[in-house]
Amino acid sequence: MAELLKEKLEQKINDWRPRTTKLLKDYGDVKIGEVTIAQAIGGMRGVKGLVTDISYLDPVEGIRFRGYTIPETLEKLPKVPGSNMPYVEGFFYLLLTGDIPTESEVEVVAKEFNKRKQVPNYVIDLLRALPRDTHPMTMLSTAVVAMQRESEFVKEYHNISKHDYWKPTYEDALNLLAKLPSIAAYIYRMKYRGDTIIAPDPNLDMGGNFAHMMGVDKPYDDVSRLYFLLHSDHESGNVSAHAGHLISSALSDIYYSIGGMINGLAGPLHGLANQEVLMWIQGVMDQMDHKIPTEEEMKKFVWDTLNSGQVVPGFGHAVLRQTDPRYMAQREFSLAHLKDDPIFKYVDVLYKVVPPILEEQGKAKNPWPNVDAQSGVIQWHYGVKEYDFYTVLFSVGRALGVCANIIWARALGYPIERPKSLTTDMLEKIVGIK
Ligand code: CMX
Repeated sequence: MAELLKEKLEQKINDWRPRTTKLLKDYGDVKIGEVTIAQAIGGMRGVKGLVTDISYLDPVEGIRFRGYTIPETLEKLPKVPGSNMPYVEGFFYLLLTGDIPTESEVEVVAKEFNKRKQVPNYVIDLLRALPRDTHPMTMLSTAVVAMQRESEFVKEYHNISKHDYWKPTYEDALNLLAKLPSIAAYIYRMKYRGDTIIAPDPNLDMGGNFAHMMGVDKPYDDVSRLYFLLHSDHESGNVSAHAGHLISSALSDIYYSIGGMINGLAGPLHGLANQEVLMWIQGVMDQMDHKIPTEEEMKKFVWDTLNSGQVVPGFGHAVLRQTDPRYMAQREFSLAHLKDDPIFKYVDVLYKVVPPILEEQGKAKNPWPNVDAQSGVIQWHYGVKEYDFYTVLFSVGRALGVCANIIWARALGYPIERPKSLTTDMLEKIVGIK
């Protein structure tokens, strides 16, 4: 019974492999795009060089997980009893298999996660040995890489065929995913709550348990479930997902790969933007003496930021060209639960004033808000005000998608990544200016 997810996955993998093999063998030479100099210099925007079936990001519609939009995903997945939100474990089942699980299938997976969630003592010792003012993302990354000695993949690598690499990778993924919420909550309570640690409750699902270990009352359990789900996957070309995929392509195990994923997410242009948004808003609040700014007043703050050469955090996106549906899902939650919160009112004014300003400035290709513009305010509302911590929450969610991608990449035998570089001289020769 416990192996149900793995068995189902094995069946899916066996059915899928001939599709990849046929594409490679019979159609390997077919062109799917071309690369310009602007793309080579400009961060490979729009270069079609990755394959993933876990999620697809349409520039206008936004993300679909295994073909389902965010509202469809929230509606179709089995809900935690007494809650409006799905099990994170059931969502992982969907990411991994492409199927909506039944309630009993979710229960089995939730039990499987529960069984694996004990964090080794040496990880706790390591976290405690770090200076307390270490950034929580550094703590998380350190903890994850330290657990590399647990890797089943490393233990089995020399004894199994390539065909089966995905199996110990699956074990590593589940072992790590089950522990991440406990590690995150431990970091939080140790660093920001006077070192008062709350033990996990074996009867709770992943989201419920996380809220419990954080010491935050309902509906923070639903906030956590929503948060982990929304942040899980955004195709495989974004920095965190791609970092995880790239590292794993060298057959580095899940711990090394997710460590790299976390380090990529820690950049202010990526996951750290959610803490930047709160920092930015706090700065405006201080200058406004905590009064809610009018749209005119807010416009001035936004222009001041742009004129000082800074980006407005939480707006813009490398792929999206519309308001991020992950932003909208959180906005709907905020309108239902915290619409009178003063910080939400700031976010609401920003929602109205920033896009026309970015359009007027004419630089950003997408003036609309992204996932990070709205996520911090919800955390703040429920008392998680230490915004350094917000990207840790993003990491716990993102690991679900990256792990699913890595398992499938191993199953389909995706090789080590090695794009080709050119020199500036070569580019100049190609265009005839040298
Ligand atoms: N504020 C000000 N300027 C912005 C901007 C913003 N929010 N978004 C884009 N621009 C600028 C870029 O800095 C760039 O300027 P230069 O030409 O001077 O270098 C120009 O507009 C063109 O950029 P782009 O092609 O529209 O955007 P990119 O694909 O290069 O970058 C992103 C995308 C997200 C890094 C960028 O929009 C940004 O910095 N946003 C603010 C930070 C943020 O919210 N990041 C979180 C994104 C979601 C996530 O990954 O977690």
